[in-house]
Amino acid sequence: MKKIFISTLLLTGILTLASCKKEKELIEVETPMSEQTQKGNTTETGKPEDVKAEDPEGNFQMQGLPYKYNALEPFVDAKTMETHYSKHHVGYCNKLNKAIKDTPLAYATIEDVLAKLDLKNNDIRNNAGGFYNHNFFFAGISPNAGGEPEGSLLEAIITDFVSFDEFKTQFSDKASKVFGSGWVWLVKTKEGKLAITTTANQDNPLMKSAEIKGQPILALDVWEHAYYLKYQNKRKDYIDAFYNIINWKKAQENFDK
Ligand code: MN3
Repeated sequence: MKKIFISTLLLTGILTLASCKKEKELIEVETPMSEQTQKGNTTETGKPEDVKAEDPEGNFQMQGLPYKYNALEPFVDAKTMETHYSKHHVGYCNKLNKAIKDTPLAYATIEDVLAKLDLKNNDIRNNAGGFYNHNFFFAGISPNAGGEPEGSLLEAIITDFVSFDEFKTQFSDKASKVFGSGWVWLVKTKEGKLAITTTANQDNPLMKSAEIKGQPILALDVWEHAYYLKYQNKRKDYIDAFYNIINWKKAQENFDK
């Protein structure tokens, strides 16, 4: 009887030791994984809502982003989003406030500035364009988006491009052929037709310089700063990834304007 009792005690002891060891192993494996997850998500990047214009009285202010910097991964990485918004975009905003101060357009809306600006004034032209284009671009992309447009926008795309796939082919083709820095746009012309057009630098379809003028519906930034950290020279992969994050609801709102 005593022998059985000792054996049971021994066996319980061994099992307890084994389970402790197992628990320890689990903890050791889990810790670095959770650190890694934090690193990939929020630890390394700041917050869009903390980015403010230098001049709090300036006519143009930062609008924030409706998602976090890492929300568009894996299509656009968090570091690119953070650099794009908190360095490039705020730079256009600050320089625009400085350039436009004490001019007749100082208190105009951004759309009015774009329509009326003197194209020879590169300070206002580049920074007003940069400010509008990035606000428009960041509002036009979203997590859990992509797919196809619906309703009247889809009908218009089919009318003017035959099919959604044909629209994508033409949009991607134009985006890949922008030489140097610029943008590709889907616009609605004043005749109500859809057209794909490109602009150099920070120009856009609301400016007098535009080859095709119109109401912007969708835009893709093809400056290298928009994709180089993740895609390097592979602009085509960045363009392909864009279709996964297009906010077609926002595009429909732009189309309805
Ligand atoms: Mn950009």
